[in-house]
Amino acid sequence: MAKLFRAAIMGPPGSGKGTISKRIAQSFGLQYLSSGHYLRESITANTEAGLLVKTYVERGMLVPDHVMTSLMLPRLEKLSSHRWLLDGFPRTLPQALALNNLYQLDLVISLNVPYSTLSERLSDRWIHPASGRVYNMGFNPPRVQGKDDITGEPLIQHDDDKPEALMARLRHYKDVAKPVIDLYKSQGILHSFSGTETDRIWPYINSLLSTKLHIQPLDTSQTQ
Ligand code: G5P
Repeated sequence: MAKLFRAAIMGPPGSGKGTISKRIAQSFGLQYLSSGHYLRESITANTEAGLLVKTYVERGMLVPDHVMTSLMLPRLEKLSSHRWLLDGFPRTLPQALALNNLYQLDLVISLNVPYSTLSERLSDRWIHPASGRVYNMGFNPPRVQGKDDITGEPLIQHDDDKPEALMARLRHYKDVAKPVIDLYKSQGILHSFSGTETDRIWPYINSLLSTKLHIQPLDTSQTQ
């Protein structure tokens, strides 16, 4: 069996975590778990937990740590024999320590993208709520404006991508990420990538993972 490999990707809102995670999952066959996806799923399900989560996400605030760990850690338990990649979790030191108590990560990717690029990207992002497919009017526009490519259903903008929530998200990110980044740096597993374009950062990440996993990617095309 292939060596188990456990990784996480960090970066401010809009830095390309989701886009790069999908490429990694597709190219290297890792299971991909996105905290934002599971949070939105719980909001759509309209459960009691979902209603609570909504009050934070809508305001661009971090969801409390105990909610996040109980959302993410049980999912990892079910993947004990898989390679996985976490997108957006852990985001705070308590989350990182809770994860650390159960699993030793092999690699953490940290994305550094300038603020002006982030705010430009996020204000132009639209999603298909049922599938989570993400579009950007400049980078990967839908074939028909305002409609999902596969289903033709309308696209919406996340409440947390609207200007007021966006500012709050970017401000919070820096403060809470620093101790997490320091932790992974001290463990010698942090790899940082800087740039304004995902397509330019991707080849470096692709090459790092090929080396770490001792395999060539399954698919080297730059798909979304
Ligand atoms: P999420 O969903 O984890 P964020 O805020 O961390 O949300 P987000 O916004 O999903 O991250 P991303 O995944 O880093 O961004 O980036 P992306 O979606 O791939 O790319 C952003 C946009 O830019 C897309 O439209 C993409 O097509 C485009 N793009 C990518 N690359 C390029 C490029 O090179 N050029 C151009 N022009 N465009 C590009 O979390 C949502 C909320 O959930 C809560 C928080 O409230 C958070 O705000 N939450 C947590 N709370 C506590 N703890 C946690 N662990 C939490 N996780 C989530």
